[in-house]
Amino acid sequence: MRAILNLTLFSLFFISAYSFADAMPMDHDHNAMQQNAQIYTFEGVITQWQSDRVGISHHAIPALKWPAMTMNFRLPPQITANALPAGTPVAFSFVKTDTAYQLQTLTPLNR
Ligand SMILES: [Cu+2]
Repeated sequence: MRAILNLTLFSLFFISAYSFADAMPMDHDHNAMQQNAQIYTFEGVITQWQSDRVGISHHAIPALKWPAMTMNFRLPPQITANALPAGTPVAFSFVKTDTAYQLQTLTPLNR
């Protein structure tokens, strides 16, 4: 009886250890992806639209230790076609690249 119980426990441990090892590569890739391209989403107001960038006045962003400011974000090709006039309230998300803060999404807000 004791021997059967020990065998059962060993099998459970082995299965658990195998499952854990199998899950590790996925967890690792997920963490790496987050570090390389963390996406931030905030709200602000359009101040100036240019061909390759847009000025946005935004509130303070504690997560990045930014005060409220007006700054430029780089426009990716899928957004440049939809110019918005100054004064438009927007929700936007962006990633930090090596050379700029690049918008990922830009959505006008109805207020
Ligand atoms: Cu800023």
